[in-house]
Amino acid sequence: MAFEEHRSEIVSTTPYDGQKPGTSGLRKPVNVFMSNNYTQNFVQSILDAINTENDLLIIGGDGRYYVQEAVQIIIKMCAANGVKRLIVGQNGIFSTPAVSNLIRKHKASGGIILTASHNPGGINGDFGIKYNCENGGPAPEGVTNQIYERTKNIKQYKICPTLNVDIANIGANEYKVDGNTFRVEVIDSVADYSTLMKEIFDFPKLKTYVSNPSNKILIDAMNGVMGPYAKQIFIDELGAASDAVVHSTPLPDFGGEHPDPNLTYAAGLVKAMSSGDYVFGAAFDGDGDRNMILGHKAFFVTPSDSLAVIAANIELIPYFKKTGVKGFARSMPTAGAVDQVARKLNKNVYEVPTGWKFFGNLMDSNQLSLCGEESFGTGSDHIREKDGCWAVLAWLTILANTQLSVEELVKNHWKTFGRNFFTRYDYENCDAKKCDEMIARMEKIVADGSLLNTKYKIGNKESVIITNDNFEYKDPVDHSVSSRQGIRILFDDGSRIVLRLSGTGSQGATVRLYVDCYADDISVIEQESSEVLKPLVDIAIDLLKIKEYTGRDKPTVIT
Ligand code: VG1
Ligand code: CO
Repeated sequence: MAFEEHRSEIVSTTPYDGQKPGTSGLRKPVNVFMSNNYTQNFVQSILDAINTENDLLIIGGDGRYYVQEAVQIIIKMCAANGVKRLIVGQNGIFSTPAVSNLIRKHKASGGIILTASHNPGGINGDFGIKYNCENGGPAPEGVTNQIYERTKNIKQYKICPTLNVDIANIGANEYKVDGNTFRVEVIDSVADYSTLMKEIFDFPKLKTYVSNPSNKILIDAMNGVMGPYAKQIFIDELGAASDAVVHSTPLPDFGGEHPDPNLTYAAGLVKAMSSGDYVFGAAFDGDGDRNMILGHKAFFVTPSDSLAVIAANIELIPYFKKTGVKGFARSMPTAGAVDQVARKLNKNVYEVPTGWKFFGNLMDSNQLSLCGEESFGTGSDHIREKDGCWAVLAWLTILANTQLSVEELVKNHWKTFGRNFFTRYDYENCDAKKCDEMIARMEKIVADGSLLNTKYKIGNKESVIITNDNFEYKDPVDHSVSSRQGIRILFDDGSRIVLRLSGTGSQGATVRLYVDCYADDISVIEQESSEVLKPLVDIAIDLLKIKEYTGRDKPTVIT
């Protein structure tokens, strides 16, 4: 067979400021990524920071505007940089969990994921590029810092401009680039992921539950990447009704919506669930790693509770019968509901900074099975990303086995373990300088210890501040230290106030205020969450001077 022959070229470029990956990759408005050499600079910096003797990289994204163009640029640059082989999703489509799985399955050197996750897309929206390492997880800070350093001094990049790969059709393509073989395999976006799910869960049992017309489910793919995955898994394989998945075509602009599965941005699902026609509902974000779980009549399960309920029922998931249950973990701002379960099951629970990359080492060293974040992220060590579809299948497994409703499960859980009330206030696109000042002020206050022993009347009891700091994490495996991960104010009754700035926004600063408290008193646990938390929220807004520094009376989003 004669291969197409191509030659690589070296192109001169100049650095861009601010190509620093945040909580999960580099995210900027689409027009920034489309500006002259911006994408090329960042991709070359990734390829330089990792070993370019790479055998195999996995490439794909969530279908948002500019994914296909970026995939073609990456293919041309990988070819020119001596990468030997690529696996690319058909039309450039892969969910984030699917990429993590493929990296692990093929023992690839890593993967490049094109997504800005829950950030809006389209020509006026955001784009993003993220590098995942050979364990399938987001690159740790050590690697992202190396990428960032290279972006600051980049002078040239390598590209093979004549190479155009047909990514619309499944198949293997081979080329000669500078005399070396370069192979691009375009594969079905869903097949490997669906196989993985079948290895983890009992599909025949799930099918009996899901295909029963009295257990109607509704899945909202939010016009993101999950449409094809959800249709295949829930409708084709588990026998849900043919209209059980909505917004199931990945659209470049997500239909103008915000692909973030919470009560504000997935309001359409909440409304449909309120009708009472469905026993279970779920939504995913743009790249398919987040999930929101709803019960009959839109009963809302907080992500902290979702993690805890899965933990308490983990033995029902066949995968864990094989692997055993190692520890649990959550990100620091996530309410400690899973901690209560860990105590009872006598398991370790780890508290890591915000961002999935911090769970990877614990999983790789067999210390962690199940973890989650308050930001609608849940997952396990089957891959190294949070996994929306996995979370939904975990919930359906629990429903099928217990024959309880979502609401009964959660309320029984509260009776057994107590309830962690949690809320997050987001103030989006604020003045970055003012927000830095707000953090700096709090850093000073927590450092001088003047808040310690301060008494507050929270509701009808008095609570005392017993700890305050700027959260620092020492990775128990590689001993790397991540400091300044969020201001924490902790009370003697377990109540907490946490403040940090988002690392995923693309404009201005987004302030995140997290407030949570714990109750096991039967008269409190079924009360309205917002009412229980109101006194503590008021204290937080006052203490942190949020209105003063953000200039906002109200948050943009409350979850
Ligand atoms: C947010 C969430 C965090 C999550 C991250 C990536 O980060 O708070 O929990 O891991 O998004 O989620 P930040 O820095 O904005 O608070 V997604 O679905 O990108 O991949
Ligand atoms: Co996401």
